[in-house]
Amino acid sequence: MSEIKTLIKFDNLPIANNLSEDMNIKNPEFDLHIVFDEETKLVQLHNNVKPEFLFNDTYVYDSSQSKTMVNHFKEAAINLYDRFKPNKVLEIGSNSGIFVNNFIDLTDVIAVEPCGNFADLTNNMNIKTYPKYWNKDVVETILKEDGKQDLIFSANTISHVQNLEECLELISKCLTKKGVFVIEAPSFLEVLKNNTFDQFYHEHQSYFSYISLSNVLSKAGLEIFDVEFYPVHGGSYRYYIGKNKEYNKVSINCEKVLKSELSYGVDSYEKVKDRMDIMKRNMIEIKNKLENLTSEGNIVIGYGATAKLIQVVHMCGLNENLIKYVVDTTLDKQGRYIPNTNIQIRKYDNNCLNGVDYCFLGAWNYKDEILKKEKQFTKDGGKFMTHVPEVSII
Ligand code: JHZ
Repeated sequence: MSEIKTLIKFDNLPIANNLSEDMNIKNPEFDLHIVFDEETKLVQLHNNVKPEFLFNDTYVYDSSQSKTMVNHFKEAAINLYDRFKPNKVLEIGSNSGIFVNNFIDLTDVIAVEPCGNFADLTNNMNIKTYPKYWNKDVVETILKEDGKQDLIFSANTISHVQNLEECLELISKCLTKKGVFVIEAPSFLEVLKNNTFDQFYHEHQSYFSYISLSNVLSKAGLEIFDVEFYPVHGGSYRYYIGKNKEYNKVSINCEKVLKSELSYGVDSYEKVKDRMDIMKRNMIEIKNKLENLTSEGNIVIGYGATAKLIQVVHMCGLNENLIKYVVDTTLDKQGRYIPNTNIQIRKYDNNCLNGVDYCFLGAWNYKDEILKKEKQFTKDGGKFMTHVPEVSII
């Protein structure tokens, strides 16, 4: 049995994307217990919440709301197609279809997406989408109806899976002999460097480093043969994975990433645990700063009702006196509340920042996109506040 050690624990947090329709109805809360596995060096959520609570037909996160992500996945699709020339492509966790839709005119493409609302969306784009979780049953059906796949892509989804071992075995089963499996996931090293404690939430089961992912993949007979860094979601890696020995030429990038993680100490429980204390100080500073700003009479709102902002609100103990409301472009989020608070999510429009002094960046990962869009607000004296990598006014 490998040794599991606690890194940080939060009691009673609501599920981030389970936004309240009525502020008087309390949403269920669950502990969030983040642990370090000494054997694989994998940082994971220890206590699970049933997947049906997390990913269902009313799931609100829509990847198409950011131009940055739409462009990112378009480029990803083109690059992957050019590099591997796959005849069959499968995406696990296709959300709004901003990756798979780029393959429509290129090659055969299918998807698996457990959130019915999004599976309907891509089925309506004529992309065959199984409205299912990635499990034995769906893999059997895919093997029967569609056959093995040359490219399996999954962005920000494998890190949501609870039974990682089974998930990877099924991927290996579904992949052709020389097939490539590509994962994108936020880098745990970047989480540590940037103090992004708000990446810890119930949807996120695993917080991969190159080191920990290599360890869990090897158990399923898979190995990383290349890795690339992308700035999205606070700094992510795109991992290129093949069946063991089918890709014996491992890129120099792998060695570089491994070195940077080892020199930071991502594989050391003590080093990682030290960073948790810095994150806790960051949480206190956020609340102090917001208290100062509001006590001086400033109107402070949230910009982007991200899953991350919901964590900030709860982990820092914020309320509607500190964050008056939040603006967001996602239709399904508007009018609803940050779970178990009186903080409402309002429609984003041209006038929604009128009278606002400070916007707390919930969507700090789209800082450049947002600052560009809100030039008039800042020109008129409005300011943005962020907590990444430390509490500051931009
Ligand atoms: P965004 C989600 O996290 C959930 P979230 C999930 N678990 C995951 O792993 C990551 O994504 C990858 C809004 N917005 O992408 C739109 C504006 O209002 O940071 C979105 O609601 N105006 C699957 O929720 C939110 O911000 C804008 O100009 O933390 C962004 O959410 C822009 C750019 C965004 O993911």
